[in-house]
Amino acid sequence: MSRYLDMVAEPAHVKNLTASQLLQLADEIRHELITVLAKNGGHLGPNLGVVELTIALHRVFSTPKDKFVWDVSHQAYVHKLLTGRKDRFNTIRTTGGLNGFALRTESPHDCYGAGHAGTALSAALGMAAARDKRGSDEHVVCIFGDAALTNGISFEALNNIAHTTKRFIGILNDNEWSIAKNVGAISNYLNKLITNPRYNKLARDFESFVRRLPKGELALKLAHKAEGGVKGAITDVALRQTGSLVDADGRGGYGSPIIFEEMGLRYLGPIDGHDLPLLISTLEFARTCDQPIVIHLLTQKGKGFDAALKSPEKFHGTGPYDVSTGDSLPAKPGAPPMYQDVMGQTLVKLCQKDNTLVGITAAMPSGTGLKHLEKAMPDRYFDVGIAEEHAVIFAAGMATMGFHPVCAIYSSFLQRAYDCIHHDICLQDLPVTFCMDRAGLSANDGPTHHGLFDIAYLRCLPNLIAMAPKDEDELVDMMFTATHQRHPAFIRYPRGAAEGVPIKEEPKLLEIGKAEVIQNFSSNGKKKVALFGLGPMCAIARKAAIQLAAEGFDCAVINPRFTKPLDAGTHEFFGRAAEVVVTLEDHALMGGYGSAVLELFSEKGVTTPVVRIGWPDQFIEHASTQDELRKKYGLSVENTVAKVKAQFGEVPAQVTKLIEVV
Ligand SMILES: Cc1ncc(C[n+]2csc(CCOP(=O)(O)OP(=O)(O)O)c2C)c(N)n1
Repeated sequence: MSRYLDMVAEPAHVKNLTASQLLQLADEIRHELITVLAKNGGHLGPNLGVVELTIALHRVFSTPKDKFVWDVSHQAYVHKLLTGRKDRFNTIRTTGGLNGFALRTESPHDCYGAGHAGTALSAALGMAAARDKRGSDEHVVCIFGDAALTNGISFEALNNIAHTTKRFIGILNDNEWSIAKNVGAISNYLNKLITNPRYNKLARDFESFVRRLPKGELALKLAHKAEGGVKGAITDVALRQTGSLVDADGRGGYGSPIIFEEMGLRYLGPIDGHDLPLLISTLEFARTCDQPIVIHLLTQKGKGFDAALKSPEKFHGTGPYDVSTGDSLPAKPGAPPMYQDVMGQTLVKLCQKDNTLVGITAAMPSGTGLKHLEKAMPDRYFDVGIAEEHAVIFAAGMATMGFHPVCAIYSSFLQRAYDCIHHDICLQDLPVTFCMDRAGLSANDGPTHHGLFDIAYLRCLPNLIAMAPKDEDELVDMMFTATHQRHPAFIRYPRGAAEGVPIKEEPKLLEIGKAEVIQNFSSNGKKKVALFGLGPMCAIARKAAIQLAAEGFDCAVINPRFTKPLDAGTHEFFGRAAEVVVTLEDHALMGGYGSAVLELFSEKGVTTPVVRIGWPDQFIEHASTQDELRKKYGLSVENTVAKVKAQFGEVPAQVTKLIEVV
């Protein structure tokens, strides 16, 4: 049976469908999302929640002339389906396929790329300002979630909108969830807007606007359908003083109770975000507004798929699952643990022995593994919202009062808090431990999420200690060691499964700045190669050493452990003893660990050639697996062996191409 979805080759076609056909289209989109993501994984829940919204947006506005700016843009799959990419939708998040986020290079309908939260309001305001300046008339629509409002940048933009433009359409997509349940005062506040009947009146000019539209009466009835001011109705702005000055949730009650109104934005809502006719009418109205407007939508994360409705956190971003049950494939018996779980469980154990330790996450309890601490010791656990800068400075504050915070933040999200690491943590030399998950590739997410720059951005800051474990047992040792320091300490480790080695009963304190020699030269008279494999690349160094030994080389393998302070003695010793040194890192080559080794060799006058294996100076695309990308860019055993041989003038034909790629 042919689908309406197949008839939508471009967004203009959405405008040709009747109201009932649009509803059918919504069902077809849901089916497509559920079946494709069952294979590819991805952000199912957020996208199921914006099906009607996205259809309504394309019904009312016209991209690429009009601009849709999606916060994080993990919820832009429906937009992709309606903007000429449905035929490739089954490739999403796979090698060579569609990216899981909005990407300017992927489509002219993606006017702004993202992957990190909180950027949409600022970007959209910039576009609106540019439009006003150049005198054009396109609409700029910014779609942001309730959790985006836990992020500082969102407020920096809100503060600026009314001063900057008269034409700005913000859509607050409120589903009460971040990845986990949304937290904090803003979330309480939005809940109050939703549930307090005091705010539930229909704006008079909106009402008269809707009445004039074809089927306007019907839309109005739908708007009024929720009784007693509960979810599903449209509210007005009630400019009145609340009874007491401070409400039960601790929020002050001055002036307008609608925070957006206080910031000079018109507020419409809350509106049922799954009511397509009502959404279309509301957006038609927003188009005509000559004042910035925020429309507050209520949506359900996972709408239309029971398993996702029941488990919003799991289905925020899921791996493959069974369509009939929603169950994920069971882990293979004996499979290694995930790094994030090792980190979370270790922190619980450390907290049980040390009362000064606390754990901090910026809205990522599952992704970082801090959920283990939340469950075991909730009084030692802080979720500060999507607020990495705040998380870091909050940790600094606690550290000044005798606590030792452990901040668990992905490597790429921590980039946002760079100034705080410099100004608040390192400059004051405060004892805070940073556990940087996803250091390395986040393969199917792509360049917004790869954590390939932290060694470079941290290495230049005084006072800090930076480490990378070769396996999960060493991660435990490093957490133990870091939490015993009186200085900032950073531990980087990759996404996903660990190496599968046993974890010792009791962790051991590592000597700061001391590398581990895994295999020394055997001094058998053969050509000497020293392989330094940082973190997960240690396994590749070991395998390369085995292969090189079989081909007539004498190899040493060293686990550097620390990128700061670098073990100068061990590096210099092997640097002088070897004929070729190889550094391997799951990090950008520029400014990374290999660069640190070159700096050291330059200082010490070590002239041995250094082959550096790592990520080249370009943004790395997404792919189905990490291995594919590592192979493509030469972070592999084969390429390591080939590069060593090339140093000795032996270039086997079959690997020549790989060397060129790198
Ligand atoms: C700077 C940053 N920190 C954390 C994340 C991880 N993250 C991705 S989506 C998300 C929650 C977004 O919630 P919301 O904005 O309400 O949108 P929803 O998924 O509920 O539609 C988080 C925390 C991120 N993308 N960027």
